[in-house]
Formats: sequence, C-alpha cells, structure tokens
Amino acid sequence: DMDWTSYYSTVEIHVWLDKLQQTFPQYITVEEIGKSFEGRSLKLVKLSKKQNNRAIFIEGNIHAREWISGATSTYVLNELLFSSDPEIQDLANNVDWYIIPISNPDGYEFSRNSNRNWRKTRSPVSTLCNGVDPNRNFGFNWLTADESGNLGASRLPCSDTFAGSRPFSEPETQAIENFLSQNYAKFDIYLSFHSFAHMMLFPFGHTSVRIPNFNDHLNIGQAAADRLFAVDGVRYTVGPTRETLYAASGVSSDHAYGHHRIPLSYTYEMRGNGDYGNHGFVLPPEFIIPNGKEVLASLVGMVQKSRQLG
Ligand code: 0X9
Ligand code: ZN
Repeated sequence: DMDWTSYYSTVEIHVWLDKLQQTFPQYITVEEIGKSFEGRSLKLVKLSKKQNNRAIFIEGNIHAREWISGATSTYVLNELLFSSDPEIQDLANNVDWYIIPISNPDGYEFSRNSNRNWRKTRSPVSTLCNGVDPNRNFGFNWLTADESGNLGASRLPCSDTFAGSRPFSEPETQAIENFLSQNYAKFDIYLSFHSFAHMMLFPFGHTSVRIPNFNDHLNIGQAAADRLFAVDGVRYTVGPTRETLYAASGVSSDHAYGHHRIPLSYTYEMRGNGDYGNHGFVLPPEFIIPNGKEVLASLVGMVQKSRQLG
C-alpha cells in the first residue's frame, strides 16, 4: 500500500485510486477522462462529501520528471480523506476536489524507467525526437510572443518546450480540455503542480500585462504561502509568471483562467532547491511528506483567504 515514503508507478497510483472508490463509494469517484498516446489511462479522482460544493481542480505531474508533483497530489487526497485536523476536514467537507495525480503517464513512466530527466509527452514529433511540452500545448495564447518577442515556447520538435504542431495536439492535454469544457463552471480554483522553485505563480505567462484580479491572486497566494512557511520555514515567492519566473505561453493554468474563466489559477513550483539541498527534479522521497504537509497547509490558507475575500 502507499505510504508516501517512496514514489509510486502510474499503475500503483491508479490501483490505489480504484480501491478508494470501492471503499468510499458515497464520496469517491474515479473516472478515466481519456488515454495517453501510449494507451495509458488518464485517471481523475473526485472527492465530494456534500452537495452543491464549489470545486478545486488539481493537475499533477504534467511534467514527467517532476515526481514530487504527482506524489503531492495523492498526499493531499489521502489527508483530505483521513486527517483528523479540523481545518483539513473543513476542506474535505466544504470543497469538492477533482485531482489528476498523473497527467502525463507516458512521460512519467519514461522518466522512471529510461531517462530520469524527461519532461514532455512521448508521441513522435519528428524523425529524431519524441514529445511535446504539455504545459505549452494548451489553446489560450498558444505559441504567443510577449512584449519583447519572447515566445516562451518552441517551434522546434526536439526542444524541451516544444509547443506541438497545434494546440491540444497531445491526447493528454486534449483529455483535460474535454473535461474542463464540460465542467469549468464548477471550479473556483485551478492548481497545476510542478517543481522546483518554491513559487506560486499566477497568470499570465505570455504577457506582463496584469490580469483584472491580480490583487486577489496576490493576496490569496500570499495567505497560502504564509501558511506554507509556518510548517517548515520554506519561503515561496508569489507572483505573476512572466514577471516572477519567465515567459511561457500555452500553459494549462493560463488556459484555465483565460479561456475557461476559472477565477483563481496557480502554478505551484514545489521543493527541489534551497535550504534542504539542491536536488532539483531528483528530490529524495523523504521529502514527499514534508513537502506534502506544507502544500496542504497552503491550501488551508488559500481557501480561508478566498472565503474572506468572497
Ligand atoms: O515552464 C513551465 O512549464 C513551468 N515551470 S517548470 O520548471 N515546472 O517547467 C512554469 C509554468 C508557468 N505557469 C504559468 N504561466 N502560469
Ligand atoms: Zn513543470
């Protein structure tokens, strides 16, 4: 069984999800929203303990090598189900959670079994190369340059930020898009889990023009980062992607905000660098639980602050 002391395979995670559904059929639903290029299941788990809750969407491990992002998705779900902390129970009871722990299973398995540093999907894109960056393959401002002419994505198939031949060229991103097109109205918050930079980024990546609810994103993000910091002293930087990190176009969280108008959208860049060692993407499994605890605490801060601001 899973205990968050190691990183698990896609199949192990999916078996765990299916077991949860069997154990808690009243409030856990597992749905296959599509299949990956290599035919793996894209599983989404829903936790809903009450009718008419608003919902939060979590997309994990869209980047193959960012293993902590998938592990944290399942950690959060497990805590929502089993924690006795009243603040966590409040999140579980009063929010519906839609979680895709492994959004890029082909890439994740390739990173586990062949090339630890793999980032993209695994579809053939030229005679030489495989893979599209799924976090450059969403439709909103796909392959769009910023004010300085920076695309924040690549047209070159062998690049690690290859945007694909067209928006949603990948079955993995298309499956998420199909789901969001049917369900966007349920969601107050879209969360895309990544590593590693200790950041909470919000739209946009393709322009430094500020979004209409910039201040809400900043204040709610800062409340989340403050709760995160209180756990273990890890300081996240909160800010808009283009200013805080770099130019990036066609990313999922901008699509969720800009196209589907989900009002709050964050990209988490979790542990990997800094005080706890410069591990980068290859974060040792003993950090799964500490990282999970602080991210979970941040969600408490995020939901409480967003209630306050209405
Ligand atoms: O480049 C990315 O896709 C993300 N960083 S990573 O090192 N995990 O690859 C950042 C995406 C920024 N997101 C938004 N524009 N919201
Ligand atoms: Zn990433």
